[in-house]
Amino acid sequence: MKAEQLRINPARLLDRLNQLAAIGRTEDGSCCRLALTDEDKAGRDLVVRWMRELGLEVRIDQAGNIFGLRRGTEDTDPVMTGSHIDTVRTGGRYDGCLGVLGGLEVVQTLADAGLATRRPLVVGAFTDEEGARFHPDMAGSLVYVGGMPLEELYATRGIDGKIFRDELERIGYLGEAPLPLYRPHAYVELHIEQGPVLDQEGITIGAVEDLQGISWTEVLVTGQSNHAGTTPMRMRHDAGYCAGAIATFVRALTKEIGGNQVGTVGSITLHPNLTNVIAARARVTVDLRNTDDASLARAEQRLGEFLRQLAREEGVKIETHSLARFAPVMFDESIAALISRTAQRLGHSCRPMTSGAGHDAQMIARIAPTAMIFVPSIRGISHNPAEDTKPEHLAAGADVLLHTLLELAA
Ligand code: HGY
Ligand code: MN
Ligand code: MN
Repeated sequence: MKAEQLRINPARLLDRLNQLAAIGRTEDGSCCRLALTDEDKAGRDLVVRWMRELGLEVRIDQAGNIFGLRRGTEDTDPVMTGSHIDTVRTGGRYDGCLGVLGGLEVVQTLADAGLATRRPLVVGAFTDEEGARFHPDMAGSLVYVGGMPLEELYATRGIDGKIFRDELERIGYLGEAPLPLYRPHAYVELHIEQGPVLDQEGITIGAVEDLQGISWTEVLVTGQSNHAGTTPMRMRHDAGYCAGAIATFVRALTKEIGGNQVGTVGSITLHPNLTNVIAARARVTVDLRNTDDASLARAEQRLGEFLRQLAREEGVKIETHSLARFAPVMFDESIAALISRTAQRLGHSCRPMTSGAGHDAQMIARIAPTAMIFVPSIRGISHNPAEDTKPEHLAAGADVLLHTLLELAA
């Protein structure tokens, strides 16, 4: 069969996606494989087993990033694909996994066809992309490209108090390979859009040209616990009220900044978190994103002003810590154009896109020409067990990945 007629095996891809989705499934149907947990380990072990069954050379680096290499006819810089298999607590079955298992499906399709590529192919599964347990997000790929010292990530304390390096060692993925193990000739990541654009427009493929900036802040409010009944309102230093005020401000801030500014208060933890006690402490996380870095910086500045005013008015102490700050990223134009051309050649509708979510590709773009392939998320839902993509769209994305990688590895 000629190379351009090659297509991936949709049933095999779906079967692997379903097997991986079964690991860490919770009663509401979520995939819950927080980074470096036993569930993440089980997912990693399954992916490593598949890589070995496909005859790939498996390497684990010092951040626990997993790589499977398929040799080329020349020993030169590889073409890399991949993504992540860790999830948020209410994860869906395709976020990240489609990129890793789509890469394995490409490798198996080439092996079945006995087709060699000049450049080696590498499929990567990066550690802790979600940053849900250990901040920041994209942590594994960030240290891979030298964007964060490995020792700093090792010392990171998770939201459950565990230390990153201890957990990485505990699950047996504290590897020896250096960072970066490979400097790819090019990197292409297949991922679900996780937003509503492709689904609403009825388009199958997104050729992702850029990715918006991300700012994560942890806000620690220290007030004074007191009796909910006896304490006059004028005497209160209520951390619970402050947490609510921050969430309300963040929503108003998105309207004030306008454009495509988004803002999320996703986590509020109160202490002592009891009905009849005015909260002494609150931990609040603020996720701000914008494609325009100046606007994102303005949003951060306004948040700081608001927090200082709130502290004065409520007589509380407010500390902030940056958990993640990544500028917007432009992907490689020629690779994004190749993705569009490939999608059209395969008969799929395609449009250029910006990514609203963070991805490992934004980190690899620091050391190699990089772009992404999106496929639709039904109703734009993600980070939710209802996350879903039509099987034919999963297959279309993997076929575009196959032929994009083939051209880059030729
Ligand atoms: O935060 C993100 O955008 C990604 O899901 N880690
Ligand atoms: Mn993802
Ligand atoms: Mn995600």
